Amino acid sequence: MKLIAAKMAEIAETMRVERKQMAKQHEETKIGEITAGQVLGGIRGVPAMICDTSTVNPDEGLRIRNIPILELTKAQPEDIFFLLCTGAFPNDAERTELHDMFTRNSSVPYYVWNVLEAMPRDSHPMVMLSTAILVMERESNFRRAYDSGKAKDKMWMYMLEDSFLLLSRITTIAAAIYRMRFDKGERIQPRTDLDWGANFAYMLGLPDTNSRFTELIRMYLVLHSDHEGGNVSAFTANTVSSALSDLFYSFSAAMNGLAGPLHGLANQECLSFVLELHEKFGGVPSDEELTKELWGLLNGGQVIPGYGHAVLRVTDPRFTAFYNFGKQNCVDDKVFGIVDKLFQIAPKVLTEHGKAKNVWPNVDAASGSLLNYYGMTEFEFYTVMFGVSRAMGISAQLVLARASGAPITRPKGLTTPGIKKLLGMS
Ligand code: HAX
Repeated sequence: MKLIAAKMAEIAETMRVERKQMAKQHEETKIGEITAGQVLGGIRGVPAMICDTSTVNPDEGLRIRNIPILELTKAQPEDIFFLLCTGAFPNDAERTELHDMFTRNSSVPYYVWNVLEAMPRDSHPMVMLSTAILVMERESNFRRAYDSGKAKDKMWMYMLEDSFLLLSRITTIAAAIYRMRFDKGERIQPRTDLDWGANFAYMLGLPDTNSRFTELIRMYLVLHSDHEGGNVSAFTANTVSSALSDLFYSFSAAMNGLAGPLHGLANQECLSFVLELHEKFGGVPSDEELTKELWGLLNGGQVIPGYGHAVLRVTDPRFTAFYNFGKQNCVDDKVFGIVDKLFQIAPKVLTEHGKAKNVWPNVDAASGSLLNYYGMTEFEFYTVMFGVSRAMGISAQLVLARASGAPITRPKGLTTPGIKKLLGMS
């Protein structure tokens, strides 16, 4: 970890000094106002934390370190992790070191398998992932360093060590969960000669004669790697870690948030919706049939899965990346055909309906159909795929939080009588 740690040490020093100075000089400087609507609406849009890894603008979507995500679709996930942490791409020597850090701990200790094997057979794959990560907490370098009294300004280094431990194992664990949970046969042992994405695709054990599945997995990992700090899973991880809980506690908690239907579980629901349409119409419905079907959903008080977003007001560029991949590789597939048809029809219907602030597709509208095309038909597993990818962004965010000396998170809670009084209602 020598080269990466050296680069991070410079960054950490600058971040720590800057943060301290800003906090001291601008303790009372106002940078915004909060409305009652925001307090009552899930702290929506309140600028309340520092997140340097990525930004999400309503009219453009995700940028990683200020680079639009559509310019990164061919990047290696390992390079993206380096970019998230440092703001730069690795040079050749750093890339070699990264490969070593992503593979050196990819064998998972027996006790993790024992715990997973003892779980009920119908456990949700996300419960298995979160549990497997939590039981590895005993190996945390961060916790050991804290217990032995290491200086606070060096703690980022142990968070980075834990990040590599997590990243090198999470693909092995996720692939094993897939194989155990869906009766795919024995676990497939990790290889050290493959890159992170290729190794993950290999351990999942799905057929991949032309390497397109591997290509998809690499892109999937990159597209889902990060989405700013305020989403439920990243915010949870930041909050847990702000108490100086280590990465295993923090990331396991993040996965419990990601498992929610309004967050990471949505991708499973999107494919399920597309498959229902496939079943009902015996293939791709006509424009008229689909329009009628969507109005039926809306009139019944339901949402169109895969459309709308809490922040975005344009087509999610991550959808565009998956959609382009599908257009190149899956045109013969009826399920992808329905995704394509929905893209033509759903925005018109939602515009006419007039309720959704964003009528355009989000990332979940297309990702599942591509995994399904390559044989990963078990959509209960899709949130695990999301979680594996997000391990990069969340780890990077927590390394940077420790590097900058971020304090414990402690927003103020209001009582209902308290807010009523502030609003002049009592
Ligand atoms: N279909 C029908 N109605 C929709 C809609 C959709 N796809 N998207 C929003 N609306 C409705 C909302 O339900 C809301 O109605 P009410 O006023 O009756 O409550 C109204 O339009 C305004 O909502 P909004 O401000 O545009 O959207 P929110 O920020 O409240 O919600 C959601 C964002 C993503 C949860 C929402 O668009 C939705 O439910 N979409 C469908 C499910 C989905 O695709 N989820 C994946 C999200 C991607 C993600 O972040 N994954 O992690």
